[in-house]
Formats: sequence, C-alpha cells, structure tokens
Amino acid sequence: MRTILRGASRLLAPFMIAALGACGGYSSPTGPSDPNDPGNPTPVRDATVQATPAEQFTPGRINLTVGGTVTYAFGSLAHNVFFDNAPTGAPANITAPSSNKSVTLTFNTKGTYVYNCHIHPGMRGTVVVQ
Ligand SMILES: [Cu+2]
Repeated sequence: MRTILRGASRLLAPFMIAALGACGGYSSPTGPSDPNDPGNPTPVRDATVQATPAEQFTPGRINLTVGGTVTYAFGSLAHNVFFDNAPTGAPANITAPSSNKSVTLTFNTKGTYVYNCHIHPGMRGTVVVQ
C-alpha cells in the first residue's frame, strides 16, 4: 500500500508543478538558493523573490522574459543584491542593506545573472533571462 501511494505521488508531481506554474503560484521543487533548481518551467514577465530571515533568496532561480522585472522583497533581516561577475546587461546592484522594503529591478538583456548577498556568504540566487 505504501509503495503504491509513493508511486502515485511521483506521477502526480509534474502535473501539480505545471498547474501551480499556470496560476503563478509555482514554488521551487528543490529549495531556495539551490544551484540545481530549474526554476519556474515557463519564463514569466514579472516575479518576486523573498530575501528571507533564514538567509535565502526564495525562489532561488527565476526564469524571466526579456524586459521582465524581479521585485526583491526584503524582510526584517537586512540583505543586499550584488551581481558579481555577471555578464554585461545585469541591472544595477542593490548596494545598501535593505530591510522591510521592496526593490524592483528590470532585466533587459538575455543572459544568466547570478547574484549574491554580501552580508551573508553563500546566500545567492539566479535570474535567467531568455
Ligand atoms: Cu543576506
């Protein structure tokens, strides 16, 4: 019985992710800031990334269309966003430690943009513009 249930949930998982993506409620299947996180299956125009008190950017990867925006929502713990070693076309860094506010960045150039919080080593995320 237990094996059958496990098999069923494995079969349903991709459909559940697709359904969530269609209504904009996609949540990362592999966890925030995971370099293997494939991100949302269909690129979106506008997305929101939470900078959490647990020192993670959630979701860890966003797939965006050209000209799309990412709004960084900073919680009670201060964070910043630096596009270290990013290709030309990356938006400006969010240099000031930010808490309890939101900052929206626009991505006008195709590319893969990895960003880091300089306050919390290892806290990073990726925006892929396609
Ligand atoms: Cu941080």
